Amino acid sequence: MNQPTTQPLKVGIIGGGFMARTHTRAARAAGAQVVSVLSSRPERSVAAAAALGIDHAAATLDELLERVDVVHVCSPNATHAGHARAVLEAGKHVVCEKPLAIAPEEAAELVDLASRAGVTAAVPFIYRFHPMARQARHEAAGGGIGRLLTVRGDYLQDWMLLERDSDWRVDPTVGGPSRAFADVGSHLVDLLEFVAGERIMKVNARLGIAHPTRGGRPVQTEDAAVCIVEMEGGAIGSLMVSQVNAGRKNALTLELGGTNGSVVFDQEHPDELWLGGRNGSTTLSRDAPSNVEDAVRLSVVPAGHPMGYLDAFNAFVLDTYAAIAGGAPAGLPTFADGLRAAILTSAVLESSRSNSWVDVSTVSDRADVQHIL
Ligand code: SOE
Repeated sequence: MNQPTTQPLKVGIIGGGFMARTHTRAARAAGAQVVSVLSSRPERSVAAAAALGIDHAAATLDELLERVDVVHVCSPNATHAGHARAVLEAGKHVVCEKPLAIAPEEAAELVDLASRAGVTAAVPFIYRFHPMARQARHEAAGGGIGRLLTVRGDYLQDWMLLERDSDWRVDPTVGGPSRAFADVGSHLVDLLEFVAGERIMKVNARLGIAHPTRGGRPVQTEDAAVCIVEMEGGAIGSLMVSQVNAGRKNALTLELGGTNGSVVFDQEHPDELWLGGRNGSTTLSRDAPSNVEDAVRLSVVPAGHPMGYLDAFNAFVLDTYAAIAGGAPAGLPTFADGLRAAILTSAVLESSRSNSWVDVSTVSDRADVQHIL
């Protein structure tokens, strides 16, 4: 008997850098066909198509849109909203890199547009897709650690340490008004709220700039940010984000302390989860038989064969395509989560500017964004 055949999803990529490579690899790993790529200029599209092994180099966005079912937006930050809007207006599914938009108002507009278009609209907060991040969520949001008392999170890198270090993000007209926080702080707050299962209510932040100029141009955006936060259930905590901490590469650690125990997730050692107890602590392994189903689902090779960033990325894209096919995969980060990260990023800037606490408790939709920020 003939099985019904489903056509592979046709994917378009906007961008030609590191993220375009990562999205292309993940789309192919999920069984999709990457059919077209658009970069900032026609000759760059041709170069990106050659580098990524994509048959069609698009000269315009319309050319790309007419060939695809889903578009992955991997262009520089300031262009995300415009690209995502055009994709949604064409009625196509969209995966948009973070920050979803450099202004929360634009991110809110995209959330509305995506819901009206009735398509899948996802943002790659991919650290959620480490099996042990799911296990951490089970321990924390599931209540195993008891009532949440404290939270502590870091995301530390060093690739902006020297005065000569630079990239397009340093120019605020391209990178947006926030640099380190929008780039990696957004991952940290997304993971914190996802694992804790509750929101940050208030934030008080300070920003740091390591060098007044880079490449002879004045620096306007932060290399580091530190925040004090208050959580929904009353827990207090601190978050440190830096791209100038020598020796740190992608040191994302998250510790949640509750009345019954603590849980620590470390992105550079993602196959393990530390469970702290007053009378003894343990390290859970990715193959522990008692792991929660959501962690088991994402654990695709036996423990001892390390899983990491690319596996998490691939799992995110696989789940996005499952949602496009009509499924409802657990924990898929959508445009609403992209909006939440944009709101928190804006709140961090506003807190530092005004030297005060910023309340982010009620900000959840477009009207709230306009009202509060
Ligand atoms: C660069 O800071 C970067 O590649 C980020 O843009 C990613 O989102 C993060 O996962 C790793 O670091």
